[in-house]
Amino acid sequence: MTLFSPREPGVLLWRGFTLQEFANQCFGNKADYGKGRQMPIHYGSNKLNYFTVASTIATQIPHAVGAAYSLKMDKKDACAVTYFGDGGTSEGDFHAAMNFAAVTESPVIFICRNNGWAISTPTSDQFRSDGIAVRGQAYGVRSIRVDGNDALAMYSAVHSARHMAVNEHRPILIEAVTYRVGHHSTSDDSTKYRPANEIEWWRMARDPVTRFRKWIEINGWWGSEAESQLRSSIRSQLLHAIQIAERAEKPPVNDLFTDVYDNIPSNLREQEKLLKETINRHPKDYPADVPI
Ligand SMILES: Cc1ncc(C[n+]2csc(CCOP(=O)(O)OP(=O)(O)O)c2C)c(N)n1
Repeated sequence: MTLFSPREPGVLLWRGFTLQEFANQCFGNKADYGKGRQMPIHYGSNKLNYFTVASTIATQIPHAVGAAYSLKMDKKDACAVTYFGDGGTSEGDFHAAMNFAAVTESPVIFICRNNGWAISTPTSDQFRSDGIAVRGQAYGVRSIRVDGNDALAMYSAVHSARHMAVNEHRPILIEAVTYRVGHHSTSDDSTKYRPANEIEWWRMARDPVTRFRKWIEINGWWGSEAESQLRSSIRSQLLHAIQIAERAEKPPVNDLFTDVYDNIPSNLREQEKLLKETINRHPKDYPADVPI
């Protein structure tokens, strides 16, 4: 069971989520498992044990502990894993989750991406502890700090953490030290709050993809030809998936009101009626292919 923030689509891809499934979610079409009710990049998959991404920072952390505790009670040989940023550790949810995990000895791996920033707030304005790993230790959770830009170091740490979580029934915290070279989002200009040469240094000297590529090239497992072939193949698969997702029918309007209450309350019924009347009154303002 995996509980995410929106920065880990790679894990989902690795588990077998198809490019078409990614595109369906981003376009909120009828094939989207969330029925078009989530913002783009909020993926989820029952089949792949992947809890739907939530934008509300850190809410996934106590959920992961709950899922792990349930795996332990059911005597499953499995663990839960959850991802969050340094900003997530400034939320109460992080602290409640750490304590609950430690006391219940739940098999959960906490992976914190300490990228130095919560949008424009640097870690120095968030906390005065020496990073995140010490916070786990303070709660009695075995914790390790790893170079998050070293793929092999991360693989090795997560591999061992999983072994410990599943076999020893204990929580583990991994602090992956990294840097967010991009802006937080398309509405952010990070050069307003940090020096451009700092961003450039991390981009040029510490880039984890360049580092990993160098390692596989040195070992003769990869080269520029293989890379350009892969890039062009993925690009055309992606464009194809986007075209299909774009053309697909949207979910019916009724889906906006289902799946929360067993019996839909009268105020929601009223909103549903109002929405349908509005759509009927202004048909040109709403897509014609959305079933009402
Ligand atoms: C509860 C809550 N408060 C505030 C926000 C607005 N917000 C969105 S992302 C973000 C920063 C998150 O920083 P971090 O957890 O370090 O993750 P990063 O984006 O750096 O990976 C904030 C404050 C939110 N989504 N949820």
